[in-house]
Amino acid sequence: MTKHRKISKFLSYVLRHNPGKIGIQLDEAGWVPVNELVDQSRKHGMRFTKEDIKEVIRQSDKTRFIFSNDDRYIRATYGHSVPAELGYEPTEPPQWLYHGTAERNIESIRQSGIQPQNRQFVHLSVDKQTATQVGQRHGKPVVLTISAKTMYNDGHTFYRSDAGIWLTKQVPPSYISRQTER
Ligand code: HQG
Repeated sequence: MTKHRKISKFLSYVLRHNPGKIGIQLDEAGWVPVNELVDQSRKHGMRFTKEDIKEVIRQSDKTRFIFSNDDRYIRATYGHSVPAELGYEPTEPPQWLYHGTAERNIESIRQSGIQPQNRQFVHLSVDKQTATQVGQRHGKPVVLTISAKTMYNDGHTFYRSDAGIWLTKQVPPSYISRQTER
């Protein structure tokens, strides 16, 4: 694994799931001072600089992390299991969004819809190709099509993250179809 990929995985873990692992706390919106993150990471065996983090962001096709305007704070843009009020505005989604999952989850999703599982939100992609990649992380990928606009019109709330990934609390079965050719 490249150095920057390793840093990216480490930051995802700490900033989304377990800040306590390196003795830091996220504020209520998920932010942490960059200096503190770098110092505490070093004390726990992960050595990198602020510039390394910028390189991680530049190299990735996903904006997983973002700096505050004054450059002093950083947070994950999505994916949290720990509480974080990200402050994204409720936004009208496109007509269709996509969710990549593994074949073995399909029966359960058919019964209970797409649930956030360990995370705060269900994560949805704007294109099928990205959804396929997301699904591949779990097994044989299946892409589900979500009638996002209809869901929205029915009163469900959607947020567009700073990474362009869409977030919603859960997707009931009636808005999900497996037929992906539209
Ligand atoms: C599945 C990555 C059974 C769900 C990705 C998924 C994404 C159910 C798994 C982001 C279910 C949860 C999030 C149900 C949902 N029964 N299985 N009722 N409801 N599931 O990793 O969406 O690269 O928490 O389909 O690209 O895969 O890390 O969510 O398979 O954007 O930056 O339960 O994380 O981004 O898995 O991934 P996850 P996800 P990064």
